Amino acid sequence: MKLVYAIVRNDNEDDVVSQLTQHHYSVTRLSTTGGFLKKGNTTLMIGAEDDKVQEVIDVIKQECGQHQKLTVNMPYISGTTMVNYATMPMTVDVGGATIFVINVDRYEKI
Ligand code: 2BA
Repeated sequence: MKLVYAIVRNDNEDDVVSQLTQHHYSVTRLSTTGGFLKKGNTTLMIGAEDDKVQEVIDVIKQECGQHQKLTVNMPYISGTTMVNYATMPMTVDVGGATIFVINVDRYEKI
């Protein structure tokens, strides 16, 4: 058995947990903070049989994998100045997850 730790963005938390649950995996979510940016993220703990680990990672990748998103920056007023009045659509990279897979010596529910 393995324990999968997945550090995901808070934005992805609900979607990835609901997908993992639908695939019949038990998940524990921890509210965590990244040491570098000092911003909140979510660490998921998923215990899974060895032959299911790849499926767990695939589900996480499907929900959190890096992809490009089209966005339009809306103009806003700063003091008396209109800033960023060119509303050009642009693509940005979003998503991503950091995954660790750990061997489990013993697993018991009592
Ligand atoms: P990522 O590498 O995608 O990491 C996202 C979050 O995953 C990290 O948040 C941290 O909470 C966790 N994480 C990543 N690698 C880890 C590891 N080897 N061990 C334990 N936890 C790990 P943050 O620490 O706030 O980092 C946010 C982003 O800042 C990172 O995105 C990376 O692009 C950058 N970064 C992190 N540390 C850096 C450093 N020392 N120098 C330059 N950039 C750094």
